[in-house]
Amino acid sequence: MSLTESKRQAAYKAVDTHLNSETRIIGIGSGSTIVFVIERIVQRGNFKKNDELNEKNENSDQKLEELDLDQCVFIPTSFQSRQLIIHNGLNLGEIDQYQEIDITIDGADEVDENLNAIKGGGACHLREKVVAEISKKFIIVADYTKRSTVLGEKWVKGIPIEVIPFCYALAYNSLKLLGCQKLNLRMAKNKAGPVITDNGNFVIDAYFGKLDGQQSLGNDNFMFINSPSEVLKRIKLLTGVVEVGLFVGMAEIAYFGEEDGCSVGVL
Ligand code: DER
Repeated sequence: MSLTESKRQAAYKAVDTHLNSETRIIGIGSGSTIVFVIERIVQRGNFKKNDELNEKNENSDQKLEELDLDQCVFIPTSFQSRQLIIHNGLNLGEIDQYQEIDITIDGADEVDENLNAIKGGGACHLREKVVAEISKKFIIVADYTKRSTVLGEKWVKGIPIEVIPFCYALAYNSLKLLGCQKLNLRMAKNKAGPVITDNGNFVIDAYFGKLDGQQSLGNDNFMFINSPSEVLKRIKLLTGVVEVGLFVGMAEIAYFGEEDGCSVGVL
């Protein structure tokens, strides 16, 4: 099965399982998998008019309700997800309008067996984490290549870290001292210089190996536990760091489109 179909399967499963006629405020993540989340939401909004979808569903045991999209508000996590919401004619909301969001669906770059995730491959993790944090439910959707036992197993590009441009060098050198194995200021492809996030910041990708909870010795000669929570804490304390692409203990459930073309793994 293509990777694209695997993303679509995961996205459809999450929308069909968690969105219903009561859902009102929905956080929309960023990346390529979220495109299929929006695709399914729009289909479900036209449920009654969409005979084919209706008919197909009649053969399944899961009764899908039509989503009353006029009553729903969609909160973006990036310029990209904002454009997806607008271009699909969905109601756009702003994060500061709501204390709480009913549910947020988002992608990830890697997910471990404890539902911890590396996010930020698309350099959107600051707004993604803000939206996830005020969500009653945070759901991950991903293709089968994102599922790992421990973080750092498959995603070896490094943990995305948003930093203030003015002091990126300080943050860079502090990360080196922490003992990361690879360190890279993320450079743009079609522009000279670094990637600039939606918030006007830089991204440093720092690889700390597998976050398997073993003891590690930093270059500052401090021992630390190389676990997602400990590494997140150490990075977050560094001057110049705005946000870290480690989502620890935030996701309620994750859906992975499998290689076989139809099944979806659930964690
Ligand atoms: O940047 C992010 O965290 C995005 O959610 C992204 O990494 C998700 O990846 P995808 O393009 O495979 O959905």
